[in-house]
Amino acid sequence: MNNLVRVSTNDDVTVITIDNPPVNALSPGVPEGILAAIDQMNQDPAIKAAVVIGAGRTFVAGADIKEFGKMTSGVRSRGSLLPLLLRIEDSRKPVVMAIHGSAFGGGLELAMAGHNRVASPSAQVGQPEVNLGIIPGAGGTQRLPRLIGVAKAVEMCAGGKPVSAREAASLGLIDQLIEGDLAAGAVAFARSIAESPVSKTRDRSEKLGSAAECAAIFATARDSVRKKQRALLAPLAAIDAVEAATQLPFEEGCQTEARLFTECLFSDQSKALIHVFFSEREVAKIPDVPKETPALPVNRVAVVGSGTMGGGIAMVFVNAGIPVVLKDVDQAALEMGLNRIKRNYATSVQRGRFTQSYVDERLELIKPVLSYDAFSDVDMAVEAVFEGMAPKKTVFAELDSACRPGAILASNTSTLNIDEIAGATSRPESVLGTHFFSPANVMRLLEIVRGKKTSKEVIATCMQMSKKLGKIGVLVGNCRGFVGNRMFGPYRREAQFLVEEGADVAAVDEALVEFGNAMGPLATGDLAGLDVGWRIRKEYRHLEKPGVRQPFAEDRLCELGRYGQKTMKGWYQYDENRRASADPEVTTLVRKWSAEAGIPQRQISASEIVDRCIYALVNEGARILEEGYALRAADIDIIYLNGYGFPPYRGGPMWHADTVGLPKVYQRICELQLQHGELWTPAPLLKRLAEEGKTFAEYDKQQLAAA
Ligand code: T1G
Repeated sequence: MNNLVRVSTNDDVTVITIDNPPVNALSPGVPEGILAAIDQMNQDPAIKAAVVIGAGRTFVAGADIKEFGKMTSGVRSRGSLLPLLLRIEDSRKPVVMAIHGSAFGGGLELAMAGHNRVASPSAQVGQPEVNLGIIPGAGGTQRLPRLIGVAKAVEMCAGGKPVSAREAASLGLIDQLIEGDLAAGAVAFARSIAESPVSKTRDRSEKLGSAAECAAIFATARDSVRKKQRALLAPLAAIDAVEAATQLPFEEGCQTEARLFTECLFSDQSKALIHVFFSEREVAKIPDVPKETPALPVNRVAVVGSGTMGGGIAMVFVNAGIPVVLKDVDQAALEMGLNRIKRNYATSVQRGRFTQSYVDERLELIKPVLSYDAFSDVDMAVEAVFEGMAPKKTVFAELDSACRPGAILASNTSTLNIDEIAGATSRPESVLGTHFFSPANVMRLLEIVRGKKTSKEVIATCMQMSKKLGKIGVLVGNCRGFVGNRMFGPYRREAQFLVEEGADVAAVDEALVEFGNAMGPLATGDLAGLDVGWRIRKEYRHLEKPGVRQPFAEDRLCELGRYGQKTMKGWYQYDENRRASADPEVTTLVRKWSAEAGIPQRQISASEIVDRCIYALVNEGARILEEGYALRAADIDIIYLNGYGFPPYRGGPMWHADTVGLPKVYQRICELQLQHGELWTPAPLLKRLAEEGKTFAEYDKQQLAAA
């Protein structure tokens, strides 16, 4: 064996332990170690059966994703797991797979090549490969339908969602659930079936159904994928592969699967989604805040302001089991806030996301107050009041005297200067930004804004806390609009300019939706409220550079009281169900304003719309990166995927630019600069990387190496 796979015997049963931390991925050496142990077991007359089990917190979380990069760059050929799994299946003596934690991807494929599977009730099994833009590549699409039927296999392979061990047992995927000591239970199970003939999954066909039944299942699945997973290649490929299992002998089905797997693996979508997988984990690593940095306790929290954001933030904490003191200025405001929280929870119960008893428990954890009296023992206070510097400084001065020393004081500001806010307290080291995204109880992103004096303990605490809250915490620097909103400004600026130059409102949004965004920039403005940006622009009017073109359309709409969905009119008009429709009045108004401003009207293509909006993001992202307000280009990508509805299969704006090629992006931005002036001055970092033929991903590696 080798140091990744250990072998021990328990009387007449061999126990093969996979020990490749942190998640027992099938890295080079693991499959080989398992196979050698199986061969040895079959040659040992004293041994009747084998148990395969994972050391540490999980069974096998799949193939080693880190190896894929080597495959797609030709450094390493795609050594298939298939021959190994066939050899296991062909073992003369039974091989029992003992599952705890996760059996995902190649891990479940390994388990299905075994003759039987037992599991801890808390275990999960699944084929999540589509989340990486690929499909199962080691027989999963061929063995799974043989074990659980075609419909469920399609759902698991095309949807990528895991199922619990209990559900897997009810489907026939798991033969026995084992409470308590899994290894002991598995050995006992193996001993109990040692004399029975082994059952090979690949020889089974009783659950493959008839051609007619299957045709209906595949048609429905393809429709659903085309609707819900628009533009994604892998889910459709997964359906094709499972279909092959119902039409071809096992070996030929595996060849079809292998072909589809390779096509997906070499696709830009898969490269982007694998980038997302590792970036979502990388964002938690702060070079100058080592993971050993002690975190402060956060067991009791206060939230100031029970408005839309304050209420949502309170829900986030109580959903994580952390009691909240929720304060507002008067009873009426507090009741309005509590009613909004109750309405949100009622919607979640209606949609089956929560049970009523769960909601009742959550509401019990919220203590509404009108004074700071109950703030003396909170570990953290989050301010979510009106977006103005003066009211925020007042609240922070009050929190400074109401909260115990060492308590963290956080602001949910989306644009304002954290250092200036911290200046209103005697403890700037305990102050930072925790920028939640609306609706706070839904959106996964949490921008954690580092002030000049914010301590490493406070940062470490909030980064770890974000995981507990079910959020992706991304550390950003303290510049205006931080990372997300600072980039969103130029993105929405271009969207307005395009309408002012003759593009149709819906055409602008459709072009970005076609690109893959969850929603277009103008409809997003209507959702968030056009007045939010208008108020901020008015507060910062003095910072605008004279002679530099500024969009006017949205300000003019706001002057007419068109704030978007909340006033039933914005860029679009809305019915009582908030359904949007084009408003010809907006077109007339903008044409008139553009004529007054002397802006010539012209036909504008969808590709120009996408270029201007997306490259505005990239250019500002590059500035943010070189100014050091984001640690990595990958962090910017994670912010845009989880806070702004950017399509994951494009990897984020910075990864997308790398995929297009920075020389091409730079050249296009130079063209736009010629046409539209200094707003399109290329970011120096972008210019440099383009000229050096480098990528943002390489820049990240270089920065990491230098850190
Ligand atoms: N390969 C390589 N590294 C992996 C890995 C994997 N499969 N899974 C996790 N890691 C690393 C991860 O980057 C992190 O590293 C550390 O482990 C802890 O992960 C042939 C082709 C299992 C639910 O898609 O879903 O099999 O940041 O922070 O929150 O058909 O990891 O510490 O350096 O996520 O406890 C299919 C992927 C692969 C499952 C644990 N499998 N993993 O979550 O820890 S494709 C997957 C997960 C495949 C076959 C195909 C989760 C987890 P670092 P973590 P966690």
